[in-house]
Amino acid sequence: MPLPGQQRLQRMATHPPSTHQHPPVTHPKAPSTSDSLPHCTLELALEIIVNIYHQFAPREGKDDFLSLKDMTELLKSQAPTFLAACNRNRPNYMKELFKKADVDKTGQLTFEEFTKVFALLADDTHRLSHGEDRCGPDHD
Ligand SMILES: [Ca+2]
Repeated sequence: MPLPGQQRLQRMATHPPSTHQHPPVTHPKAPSTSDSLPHCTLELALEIIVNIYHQFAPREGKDDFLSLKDMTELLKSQAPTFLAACNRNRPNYMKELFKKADVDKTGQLTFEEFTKVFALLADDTHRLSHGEDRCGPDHD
């Protein structure tokens, strides 16, 4: 019996890639039902996030980065619920978000910088789970 959310995570892992050079990334190691412990589910979720990042980050050598265009494509295809709230569909939202995440001002996001974007997505999902205001100050 899959854990709650696991089937959804597995669907996310096999979501078709964008137009980038990376080949479709298959799920790394979906746990069998016999080893589906809670800590494994978090690791599964994290691996899926990394896989999604790789689907949108063109690889140059051993480095992979997201440009503004890459990040925009990633969020539009992978996070439409997030983008539908709080006036995030305004023209400059993506540029503003990218600028905040691009701490070293290189014009591209490392995975570590992308985690700042991911933190917003996670917070939005948490607020949704509690039926809270998604656009106001954080209360927890
Ligand atoms: Ca950067």
